[in-house]
Amino acid sequence: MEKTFLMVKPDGVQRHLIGRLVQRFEDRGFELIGAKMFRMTKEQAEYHYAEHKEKPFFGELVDFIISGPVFGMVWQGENVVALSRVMMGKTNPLEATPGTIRGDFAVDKGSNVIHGSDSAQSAEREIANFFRPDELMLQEPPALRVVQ
Ligand code: DAT
Ligand code: MG
Repeated sequence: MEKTFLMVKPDGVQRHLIGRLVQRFEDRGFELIGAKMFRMTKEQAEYHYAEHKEKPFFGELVDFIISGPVFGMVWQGENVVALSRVMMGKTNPLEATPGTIRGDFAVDKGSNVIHGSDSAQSAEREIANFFRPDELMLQEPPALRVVQ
């Protein structure tokens, strides 16, 4: 089953959006299989955003993501990578449609509430940066036993 890494960024945590954001993904029908609040190390942040290391905003991006606690999550479901990106909305605030998370909660290019992996391959690498395998509920829940 496909997995993705979603993260409420420091601005979203500070604005008390965790509950509402989790609700959206539960409502859509995805399964939460791991979650934790933590403060990212600089090394984790630089690895997480390595694809942007040559960009002029890289320093600012890393400083922002380590500026406060984040809420990292692993979600599972059919097409969860692509569908969660649709639910997040575009990176450019002018293209983030109302009804999407960024379209409803963000106006800034950098402080945009949520991160989501952009491919199954990125998801794998991002999940491994933040979660140990034993922190993920990878097994199917046991079937309920009827007590006679
Ligand atoms: P996304 O978060 O939608 O995957 P991205 O991977 O292109 O977007 O960029 C990562 C983050 O970097 C993005 O969420 C916000 C920040 N960012 C992107 N472009 C930026 C820009 N032109 N100026 C400042 N921050 C930017
Ligand atoms: Mg990205």
